[in-house]
Amino acid sequence: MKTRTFIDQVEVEVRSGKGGDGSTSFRREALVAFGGPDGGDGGRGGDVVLRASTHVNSLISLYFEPRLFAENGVPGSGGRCFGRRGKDLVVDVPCGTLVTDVETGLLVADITTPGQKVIVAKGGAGGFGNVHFKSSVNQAPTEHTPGGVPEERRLKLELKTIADAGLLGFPNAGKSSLLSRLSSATPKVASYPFTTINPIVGTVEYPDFAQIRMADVPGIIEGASRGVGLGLAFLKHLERSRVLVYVLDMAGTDNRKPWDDYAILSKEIAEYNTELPERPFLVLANKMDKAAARKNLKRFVKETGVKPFAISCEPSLKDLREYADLKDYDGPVGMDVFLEERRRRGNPRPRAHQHLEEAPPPLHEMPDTTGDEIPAEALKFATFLKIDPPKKKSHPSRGNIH
Ligand SMILES: Nc1nc2c(ncn2[C@@H]2O[C@H](COP(=O)(O)OP(=O)(O)OP(=O)(O)O)[C@@H](O)[C@H]2O)c(=O)[nH]1
Ligand SMILES: [Mg+2]
Repeated sequence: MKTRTFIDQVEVEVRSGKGGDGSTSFRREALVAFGGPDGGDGGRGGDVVLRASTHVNSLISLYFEPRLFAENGVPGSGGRCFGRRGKDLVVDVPCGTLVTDVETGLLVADITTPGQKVIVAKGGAGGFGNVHFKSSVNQAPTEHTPGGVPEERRLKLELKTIADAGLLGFPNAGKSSLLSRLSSATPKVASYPFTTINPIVGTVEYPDFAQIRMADVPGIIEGASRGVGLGLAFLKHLERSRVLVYVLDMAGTDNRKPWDDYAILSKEIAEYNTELPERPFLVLANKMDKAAARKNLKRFVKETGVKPFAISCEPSLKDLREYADLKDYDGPVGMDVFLEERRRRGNPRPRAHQHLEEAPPPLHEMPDTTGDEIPAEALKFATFLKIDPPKKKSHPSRGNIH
């Protein structure tokens, strides 16, 4: 029995609809002379369309139903009746789905933006009925054309999550804790390894509503590139992250050595994809609330030359620098500092503003809204009020007399 709940790769069979045949028919009616040919055209076959949707996050439905067949067009009939066109089959897939042709190995589409539609199998054209073949020398044509043949192919669909930040770390480093602390996502957090077995994406919102998408993937361990642990298959979900975020357990729970962890993680991702080490990255030293972490942090800086962001996912902590005695640490400290740096590396902006032609200005440059009346300039960006997007200036109509 199929019991999986998350699928990021499937093979599907797609087939568009066949075009309906044209018809051969003659008008035969009492008391009507010269009836003539009246066979209508067949309808077009339906297309198979893949549509990017933010409401699905896995290819699971296609795993259970891998045959995507669109409806055939209906044949034409007498009385110049046209056949109905076949219905398109529209299938929702998650944003970030790569589609390749199994036979040729060629990329068919990269479905990334919500609402994007890609026709992966075009319906056959409808055939012509015999009305089209009437001419001065052939007034009773018996020919019609058959409907167009459907397109049929096998496709591989692969989900590669698109995120602004991808969390990378050993099991139990605190990746899921970090995501649940920063976003409203609720990944499972527990003190045993491989708690997370599917990638999870959460949206982190800044006070000015700017957003970044953060992806939490299962932990990787030494030898993962050879398939140890959960392997590296899910690392494809980090391949399209703009910034990689290393999450290290600086407290060295279970006798781990954070500097070794860092070296192993770097080696494993380089073995998976040689481009990944070139990607911008940030390093987080997590669990700084624990006493062992302070000692390890000093050694980590000495061994690697990297000054990580010292953070803790403990929600009760107010001032980490004070609590963890990090006064003499000259590296960055705190979740806010990390988020600000993450923001500096990219250009997060509210998704709601995507329909605007220009990006909203940074908060401190926004028009002043403290007075009685909100200036029109500021209202333009208040998309939550459902104000129509700014219209382009229309040209005066040519027929007007001035
Ligand atoms: N003291 C302390 N414990 C933490 C901190 N962050 C996470 N933990 C604990 O560490 C354990 C592992 O946390 P997870 O968030 O599940 O770790 P993970 O990296 O997602 O682990 P996998 O999903 O197995 O890869 C849990 O028991 C957390 O409560 C922290 O900042 N301080
Ligand atoms: Mg986890």
